[in-house]
Amino acid sequence: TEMYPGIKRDERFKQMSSDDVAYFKELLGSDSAIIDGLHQDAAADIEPFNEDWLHKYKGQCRLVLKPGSTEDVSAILKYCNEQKLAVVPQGGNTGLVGGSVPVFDEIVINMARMNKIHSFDEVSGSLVADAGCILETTDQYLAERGAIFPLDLGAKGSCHIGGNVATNAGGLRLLRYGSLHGSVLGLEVVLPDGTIMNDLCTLRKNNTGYDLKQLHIGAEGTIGIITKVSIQCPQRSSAINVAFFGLESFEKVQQAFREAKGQLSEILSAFELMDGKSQSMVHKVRPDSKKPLEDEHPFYCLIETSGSNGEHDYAKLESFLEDVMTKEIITDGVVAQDATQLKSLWSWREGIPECLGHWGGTYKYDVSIPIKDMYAIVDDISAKMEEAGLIGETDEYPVVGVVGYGHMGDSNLHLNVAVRRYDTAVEKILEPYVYEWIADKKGSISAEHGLGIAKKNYIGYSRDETTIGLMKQIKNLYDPDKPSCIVHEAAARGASIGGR
Ligand code: FAD
Ligand code: 2HG
Ligand code: ZN
Repeated sequence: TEMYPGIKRDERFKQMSSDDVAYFKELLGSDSAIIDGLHQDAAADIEPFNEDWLHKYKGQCRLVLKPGSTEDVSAILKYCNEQKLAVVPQGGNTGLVGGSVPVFDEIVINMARMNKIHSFDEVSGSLVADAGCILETTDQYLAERGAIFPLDLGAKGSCHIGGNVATNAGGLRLLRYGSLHGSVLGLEVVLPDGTIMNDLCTLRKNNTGYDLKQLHIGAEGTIGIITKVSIQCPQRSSAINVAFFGLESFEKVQQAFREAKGQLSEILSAFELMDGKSQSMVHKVRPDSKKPLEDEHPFYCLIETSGSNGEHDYAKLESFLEDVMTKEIITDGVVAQDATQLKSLWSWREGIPECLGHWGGTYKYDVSIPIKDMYAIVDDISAKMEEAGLIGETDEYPVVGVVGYGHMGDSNLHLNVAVRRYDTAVEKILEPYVYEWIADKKGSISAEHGLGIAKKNYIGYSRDETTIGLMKQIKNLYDPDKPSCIVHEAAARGASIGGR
């Protein structure tokens, strides 16, 4: 199709029939577990499952299945595998690389009904919960028990913890709580042929052989559907403080980061970067929310501290700000005085992805670059758009703005190009140029969002042939002899995983 140039439906996958639908109806029973686009006029009901958060990727799925148990998932996959029906696992559908929606007519296996918390050990901090639990709900459950989910991100109100694990999401506090590769203790996964792999360990340590669960963390559902997650949840800090400040250059941002690590050390829980353009665009979309700082600055940072002594932490943060102000590293700054202000400061960072979509769409590049070069790509792409006459204030220009923001603490930049419409002239400037730029700096073309359909052809920019070859073998071990049922895009990706 023209939507996915170069990607064709693998005709070895069967077209779904009414017999298949009847099988699933029998299996799942309740009406709420199935949206059947073959037998009823379900177009409107199916639409949200066919389209991603960015409104960029659209499939033509005719059947959504919502399993209620691991056994349901197992039976579905077993049947699809035997019948050669393609499927795509779906969590909260907040993914940003088009991995959570069908590319063609794959059956959507949506995990929303599997949303129970099974256990929480208040002594060790291990939580066992269904993959379909919503991140925010899970974190609220933990908050009532003095603990915190070791991951937080802007999509928390919709994304699933299973989706988070499947994408190995990084988020806002990776700097403090580390990657899911460290905090996930165990997983229950249904493999493509329906086999259930129970590795739902709740122990911190388990060195008995290969750590196979790691393969599913960040696999984007290509080798199995995660049904349960066991995860280590730290103590929730009783004292949280947030500071927001403006700086005049990226050089100063780097100095501020070094100072923050030095002076705030063990209480530092987030260090986020926003450029001036991203903030003025948030301001345009939300003109009524009060700007944190009066004047405009080329860069802003948000620092969060989490500790056990509020007054002590506040004093530390204030003296840090004073110090970096005196050294002229920062130009202006503010510390949240209460919970409302704290939330409001965070919203200037967390609200960026949503606000940038306001004009119509966003091209997104989620990259890791050695920190000193991290921001240069934003200036470079900006200049290219100007040169080509593609950026401007009025409707005739496709590009509204080129911005950079992200997780400074993890050297993870989000280069976003906000557009009024998706446009081939803009795309020609961006790709493969951005990927070449990243490869040249030995960066990663996918720092935390995964490959999905968006980057499946570009894996070769960040992984070598040997590594990609091993990945193919692993895919083939778990999901042999294409076609088999699991993951549309894995099927597509499996065929073209070699990248360039
Ligand atoms: P989906 O979008 O439904 O699926 C994502 C992928 O995982 C798909 O390939 C899907 O097939 C697969 N999948 C889903 N569930 C399962 C399962 N149970 N088993 C196997 N495979 C499965 N990401 C970050 O890393 N850091 C951020 O800070 C961040 N912020 C975000 C902010 C916003 C506003 C938005 C919209 C997204 C953000 N993301 C961020 C993207 C991030 O990947 C997702 O928000 C989240 O991790 C995906 O979870 P989900 O349940 O929505 O998964
Ligand atoms: C974030 O950090 C997310 O806000 C989304 O990872 C980034 O939309 C993006 O590019
Ligand atoms: Zn991010």
